[in-house]
Amino acid sequence: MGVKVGIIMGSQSDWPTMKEAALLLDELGVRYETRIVSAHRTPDRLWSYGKTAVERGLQVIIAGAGGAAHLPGMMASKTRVPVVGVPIQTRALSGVDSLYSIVQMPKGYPVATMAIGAAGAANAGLMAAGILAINDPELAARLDAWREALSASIPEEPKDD
Ligand code: RP5
Repeated sequence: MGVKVGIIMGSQSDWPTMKEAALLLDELGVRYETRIVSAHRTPDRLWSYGKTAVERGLQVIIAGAGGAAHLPGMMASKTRVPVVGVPIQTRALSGVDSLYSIVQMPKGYPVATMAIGAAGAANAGLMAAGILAINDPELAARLDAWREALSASIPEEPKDD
């Protein structure tokens, strides 16, 4: 069976953040591919990735970008495969620029936009797993167990350091 999740990002510099999505998918036993696809620097790569996404069997695309973060939205324009957007935290504007660039899509081309930065990337992995789990009972069980373990790890009372 082919890879169902694509993790794409605008730059190598996005990888430390986007790796959080990959780590989550590793934990949940979901295979994925990773690619650098920039809306501005490699627009032809973006186009061909989006154009072939359905025929290649991708079912979710996680797209991270920072600053003028056009990658998730442009990818959503090019394919009906659901796109989960991750706003990368930027130095100049703390990622609010990335968030605003990704979240405010026009009607017709949605991007499921996560929180800024590492938590958003991890949640993108969980979101992708949740989508795939709809048709994959074994993955659904692993995701349920992951969620229960997280809940169980939270203490009832705070303590001093
Ligand atoms: C965006 O520009 C990328 O997604 C990245 O977050 C940002 C900066 O890229 P680099 O200059 O570090 O390659 O396209």
